[in-house]
Amino acid sequence: MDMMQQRILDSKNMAELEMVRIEFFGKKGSVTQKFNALKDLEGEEKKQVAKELNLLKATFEKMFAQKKEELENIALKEALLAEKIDVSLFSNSTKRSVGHPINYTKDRIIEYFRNLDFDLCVGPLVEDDFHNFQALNLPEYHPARDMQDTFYFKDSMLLRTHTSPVQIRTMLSQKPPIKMICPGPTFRRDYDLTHTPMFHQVEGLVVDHKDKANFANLKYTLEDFLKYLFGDVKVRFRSSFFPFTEPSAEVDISCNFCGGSGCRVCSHTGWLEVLGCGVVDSHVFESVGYEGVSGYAFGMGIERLAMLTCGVNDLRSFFETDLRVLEQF
Ligand code: 2NL
Repeated sequence: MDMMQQRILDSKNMAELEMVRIEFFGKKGSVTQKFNALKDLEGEEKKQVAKELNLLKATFEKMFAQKKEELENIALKEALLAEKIDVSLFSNSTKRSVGHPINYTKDRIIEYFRNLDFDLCVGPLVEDDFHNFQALNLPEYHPARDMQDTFYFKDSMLLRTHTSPVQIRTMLSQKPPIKMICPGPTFRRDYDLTHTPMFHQVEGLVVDHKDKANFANLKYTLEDFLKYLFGDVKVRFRSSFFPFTEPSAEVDISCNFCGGSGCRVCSHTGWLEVLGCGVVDSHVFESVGYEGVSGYAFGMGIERLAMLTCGVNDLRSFFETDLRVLEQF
């Protein structure tokens, strides 16, 4: 009996434990044989041996069950340990990305102007008529103020249609000289293949004493900026109109998809329009109470620049939140 108990206790797994059971209680097991031999005994002796054998069997069954549970617990622990996932481990399969192309492009633009010591400014998304329109030489019946282009709240509050109100706020709260850029979301009631109701702009503004910030400074800065952003491209300035600048220009770069020979991206012109700019209109300075100053300003749409620099050809991929898109950058 001591040996049987020892054998149970020594079993290292279920297979070994089962061997012990067969050895003692299997069809030909040593205890089974003793049970079978009972028929040859008689009287008191038979009673006595049967009692001992039943006790032995009961002891075995109890110990067997205990050992079985113990081994099963160990097996479970081992299985759990084997399946355990250490979430703090680094994974080889992690897909790395520079992030969303809009943010990536925005950060590249900010990086350039930060190096030239421009201040980075932000402002409210919900604006009033004065900061978004009036101060920018957009009088009450100007077409750009059309109800159809602007999201209005009550009391003529609105979602800013460009980042320019940030520049108005900065001029109202600071004294010249000013060198600033303001990136951020902007809103217009427009939704088709090339327009989304929310889009992103970066605008820049430089204000200095009269004649210290002129069109030549603007032209040099933007040419250098576009070469930083796009690499070795040609840059051209086309005369244009904005209510808040005079003179105004739109800026094109040579198409970096076809090298200027004409393709679908540049509508076979060889040129891509990438930003607008100009010398700040005197009406703007009047509305913020600046005198004896001059300045230049520029504005660009980040979506368009991100499409051109990151090779994205569908505006929708920017806001459809498909991880497979982000994984490509
Ligand atoms: C474009 C053109 C432009 C400005 C933005 C500006 C701001 C102030 C005064 C004068 Cl406070 N101008 N901003 C000037 C010229 C062009 O943006 O195509 N944006 C996407």
